[in-house]
Amino acid sequence: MKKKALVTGVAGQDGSYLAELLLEKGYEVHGLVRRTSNENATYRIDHIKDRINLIEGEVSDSGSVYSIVEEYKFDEIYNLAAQSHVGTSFKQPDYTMQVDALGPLHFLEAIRRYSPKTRFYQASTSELFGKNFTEVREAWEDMVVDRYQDENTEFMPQSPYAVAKLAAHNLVRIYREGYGLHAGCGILFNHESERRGENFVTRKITKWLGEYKVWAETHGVVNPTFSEDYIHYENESFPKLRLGNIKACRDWGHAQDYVEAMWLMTQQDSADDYVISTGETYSVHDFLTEAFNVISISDYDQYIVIDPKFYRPAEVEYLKGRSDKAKEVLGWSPKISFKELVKRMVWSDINGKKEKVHKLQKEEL
Ligand code: NDP
Ligand code: GDR
Repeated sequence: MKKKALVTGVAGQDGSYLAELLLEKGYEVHGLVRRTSNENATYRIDHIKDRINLIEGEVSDSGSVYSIVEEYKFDEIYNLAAQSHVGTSFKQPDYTMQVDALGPLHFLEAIRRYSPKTRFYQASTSELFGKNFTEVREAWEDMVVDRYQDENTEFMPQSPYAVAKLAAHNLVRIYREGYGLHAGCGILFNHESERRGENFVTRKITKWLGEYKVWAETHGVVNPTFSEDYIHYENESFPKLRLGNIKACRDWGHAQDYVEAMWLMTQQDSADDYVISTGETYSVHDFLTEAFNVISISDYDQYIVIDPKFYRPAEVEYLKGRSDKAKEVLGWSPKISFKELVKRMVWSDINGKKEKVHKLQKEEL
């Protein structure tokens, strides 16, 4: 019989890749989506929509979650739904707590009451580490030679988002140990893709590059379409990109590799928490350099403006994961390199812009 899985946040970046993976593996896939007045809200899963059962639901509403879990008694639930933007969590802390902390609690409680055999995956995050890292010192000179985060590094959250995710992380542990549920957390470091939301820094950069490249190639005939919030006009022929703290360092992987880890974790005989990362760290500045290089611009400085508006009240400056446990137990390691990730994102935004322009031109004919 086919295994039955529910993916919450199925219309998001990770949800769309995970749904594809589960379909490939022969699952009966159900996806939780919330009600919206926006017809484009499920654009990431349009190509597989007829193979998924979409269920309308809201994770912060316990009644909605209880009745779905009771009715379907899934084999596996992957809880990816979240207010996932760290910056936004400072502006909407209350809402972020409701979705990111209470949402997972509703699932754990529903599973405990109505479907205790259901396996549960919770999307934890490297943001839990916040300011903390583990240091490697050279014994004879007592010099720090490396800094990383793994399952033994202490958590020190730096945002309402991370606090909510830490509450969920601890709740999963308590339900696993206290009630024997098969529930585990993937402590995933940043992962991006061609499907990344446009207000995360990597996609914001590659989207700008897509618009710029097509504008330049058409000698300014095709105008860019940007959120006014992100750009800066000051007598320039093309708007500059506004960014915040470009010194921050992240361990960036590709989402397609990371959803594989979610699935592998859920297949283990006993549930546990795992760090999932590439083990490499780059600054936003490095990302900019690499991305601009893809279209042969060696100096990005003249194309960006630093705007304090995009600084956060508290920042996570340095993330670099160690996934030795995932490698050993799950046999998981990432396949897509940083360079490849950046290249794919930039070309996807260039080609995406070109397709949009062609479509508009056809419609005008
Ligand atoms: P996205 O923001 O792309 O997707 C989140 C999804 O959750 C969206 O489809 C959104 O719906 C849905 N959602 C939000 N609020 C609710 C709600 N109240 N009820 C039901 N659905 C809701 O995030 P990602 O795919 O990047 O991330 C997936 C998960 O992994 C998140 O929990 C995130 O916090 C976590 N994570 C992500 C990392 C990353 O680098 N991408 C790293 C570590 C953890 P809608 O489409 O309607 O907005
Ligand atoms: P992050 O991702 O906060 O790590 O959370 P984001 O891309 O938002 O920020 C990464 C770093 O870039 C700096 N930055 C900017 N960020 C944004 N969004 N916009 C800007 O203009 C900008 N300029 C500089 C940020 O300050 C930060 O240091 C992501 C999300 O997917 C979370 O859900 C997930 O849990 C973590 O990754 C791991």
